[in-house]
Amino acid sequence: MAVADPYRQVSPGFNADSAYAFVERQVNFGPRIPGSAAHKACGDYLAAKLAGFGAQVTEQKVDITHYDGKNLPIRNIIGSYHPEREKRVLLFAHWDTRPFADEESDAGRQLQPIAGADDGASGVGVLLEIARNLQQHPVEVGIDIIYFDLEDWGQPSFDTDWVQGDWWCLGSQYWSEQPHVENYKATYGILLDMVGAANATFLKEGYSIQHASNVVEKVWGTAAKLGYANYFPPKSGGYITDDHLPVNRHHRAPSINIINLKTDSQTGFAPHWHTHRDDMHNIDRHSLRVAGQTVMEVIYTELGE
Ligand code: AHN
Ligand code: ZN
Repeated sequence: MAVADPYRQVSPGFNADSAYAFVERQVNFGPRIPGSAAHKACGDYLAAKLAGFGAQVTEQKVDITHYDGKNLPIRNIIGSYHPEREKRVLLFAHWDTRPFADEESDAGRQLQPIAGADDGASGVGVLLEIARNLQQHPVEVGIDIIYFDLEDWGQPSFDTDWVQGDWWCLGSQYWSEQPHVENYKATYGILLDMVGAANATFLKEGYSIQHASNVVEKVWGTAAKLGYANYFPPKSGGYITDDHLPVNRHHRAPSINIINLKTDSQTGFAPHWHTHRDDMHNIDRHSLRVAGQTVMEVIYTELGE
């Protein structure tokens, strides 16, 4: 009986050790809380890395007033490859980290900021490794990598005075309204959020299916061809308010979220989510590879116009 030919990977190999080092480097700055010295230093590092990997770097800096009356800086960091190309793919992640650990059982530690190895640094690290590859092996389409700021300062669950407003995803809200290029559009977008934990399960997130079902099918189909169906199971997860939502609502690009979702947890996320366990102990090289290689295979098989 004839055996089907195995799928032949088109993209260069994603280096999981390199991605891991990019995650660790961010965590070593300390919590990347907007307005802090660590945030500033890490932002400088990320902008310099993108430039070093051959991207044209643009930054958006603006101050906003938050729910608590605090003035906070937003710093979106954008790395573009072939900005003149019409056909583009947008890859994004958030680089800020949550200033609280409101899912921590020890109430005394809820006010301390988390390390954000998975929640923040993992997606950013994977995209830096992709940027490193893009410099060495160009793709046919234009690519924009955006590191959004201020995703994760939503009002904490321990707050009793609820302030009406959309307090999550402030960096992506700002960019979606005021993109770095007038009338910016991409063919599609891929968000990576919490892609670093061992045995991650990237369920098909609700808004992704709603706004970009063809992209969901493309990405999950590519993962299956690469042998990663355990990480990208053909199952739906819940609806997550995340950076892809403003991007979709403002029609900048039909965008999906690759995010570790759990059906057997109270929160819908992995147990370390918004706790002090979200540190480097949680980061698994293979999960970084699964997410990174899948996204790379998608963009390296994308034809130009
Ligand atoms: C909400 O919990 C509403 N959104 C989660 C989005 C998020 C937070 N992703 C990472 N941290
Ligand atoms: Zn978070």
